Amino acid sequence: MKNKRIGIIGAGPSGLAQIRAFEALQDQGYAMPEIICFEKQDNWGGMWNYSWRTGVGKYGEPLHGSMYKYLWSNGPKECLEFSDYSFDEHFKKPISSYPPRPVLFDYIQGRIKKSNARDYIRFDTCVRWVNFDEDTKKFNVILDDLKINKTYSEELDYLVVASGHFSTPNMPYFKGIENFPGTVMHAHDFRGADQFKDRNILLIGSSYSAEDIGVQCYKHGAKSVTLSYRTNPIGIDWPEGIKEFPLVTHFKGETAFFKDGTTENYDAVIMCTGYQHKFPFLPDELRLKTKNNLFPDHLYKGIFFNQLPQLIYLGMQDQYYTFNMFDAQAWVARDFMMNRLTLPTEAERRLDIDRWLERNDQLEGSLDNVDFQSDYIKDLLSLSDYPHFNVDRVAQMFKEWLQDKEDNILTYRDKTYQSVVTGTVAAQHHTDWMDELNDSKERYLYEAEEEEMISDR
Ligand code: FAD
Ligand code: NA7
Repeated sequence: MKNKRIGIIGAGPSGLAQIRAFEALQDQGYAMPEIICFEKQDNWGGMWNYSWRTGVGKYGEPLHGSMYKYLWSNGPKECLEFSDYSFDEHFKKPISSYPPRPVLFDYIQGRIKKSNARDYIRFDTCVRWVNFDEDTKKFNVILDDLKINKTYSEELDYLVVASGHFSTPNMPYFKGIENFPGTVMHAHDFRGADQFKDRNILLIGSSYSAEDIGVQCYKHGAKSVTLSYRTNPIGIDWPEGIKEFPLVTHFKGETAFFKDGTTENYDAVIMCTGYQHKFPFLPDELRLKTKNNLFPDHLYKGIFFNQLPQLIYLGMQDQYYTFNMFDAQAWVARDFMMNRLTLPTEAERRLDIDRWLERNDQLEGSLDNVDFQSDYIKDLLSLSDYPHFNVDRVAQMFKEWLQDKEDNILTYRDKTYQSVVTGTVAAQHHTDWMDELNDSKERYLYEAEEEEMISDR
């Protein structure tokens, strides 16, 4: 196995899960294959590695990050916990169920810092192009070392694409927007609510980004927040100051016109209109072409490119489950690459894909979606030795979370959940989420008693 060369594109949660999966096998006494992970940023963590930049990175590459200041987990951490590295093990004390971004970033790093994972990663290295040689059955990967501006290539037996799919904006056009006098941006470039204080803002979209950016701006002092939906509204009982309209038809100056005849003036428009699965480094025949959904076509077990299973995709699904799903996928992918798992024939794989696609087509809303992805996780867990966790309990937590958000979008992050890995019940955060304007790790881990002692002095 030592002579097999495995390439991983991206050192975000998915790419790191792949490295971790190999290390878990090494801990059992197996030899590691040769692994090279290519990461175009100068650090790991993918989306969780916050950048203040927008547009391009320091070497002129499209900027990957879409995360922003004051971003707090949008689901309970108990639903994403690594089953081989608990929050308790990392933080040594119970923490709340909805930590801010720097705290989750710290957790992601904690597991991988304990090993030699960094040695496998080439940072500031961008994958430019991939060829597959039908004769040698190897990938030829063309890379740019961004730091020294040098192009070179590597030959690989397996290629794991873990480059994420929430980075390239889907940016629709609305008539007249070219003359809108205020800010127009995509959620990808949103870096914090500060600039929208005292402004009237319009968010187009009705999914996670619209909901969260809308609520963040409300929390940090926007004058008014309007969400505009294409298909369905989020439809919850919004607090005064946030409202939902049907889709914008066009703009005239600073005025937006909506489908129901309403008009309103705005200072800024933020397109929360989702992202494109974009793989500019893959040729047509190897490229995954899909919309954001729970079961992209052509991927056996949501992982193996059916026409060429040596090409592996991680984390390409729309996500309820995140870190633990990437782990479950990476463990299965590892076993295939290590000849511990044999795949059925291409035709049999196709039938399996079709069964999932058929069910995916019949899903009827969020509760159904949660059950679908939970069953998918169970299927993955049955294929490898990734430590099992109580998926049904996690599914239940997702459903409670959906209800919590519906009950009160401003307080759902104050709720606490119980870990399925350790049984620990989350701590109540020292400050209500709506009153907490500081998202730093230091502030988050600060004990409330310490704060009281300081203010008493
Ligand atoms: P990414 O994290 O996107 O990492 C992909 C990596 O690939 C990046 O480091 C990138 O630099 C690298 N890369 C890409 N192209 C190349 C190339 N050509 N060459 C070399 N390297 C390359 N999930 C949650 O669980 N909870 C949340 O609260 C949450 N909030 C989110 C908020 C926002 C605004 C967004 C956009 C996503 C959020 N997510 C959340 C989902 C998030 O995408 C996942 O948690 C996770 O980051 C996905 O991991 P990944 O490794 O698949 O992709
Ligand atoms: P999503 O979840 O893919 O949602 C995209 C939204 O954008 C969805 O509401 C779409 O409406 C809407 N959309 C897409 N195209 C248009 C056009 N042309 N006009 C109007 N509305 C449109 O992306 P998000 O950014 O919200 O979430 C992605 C990740 O970021 C997620 O994992 C979070 O954790 C953070 P539709 O319902 O299709 O009509």
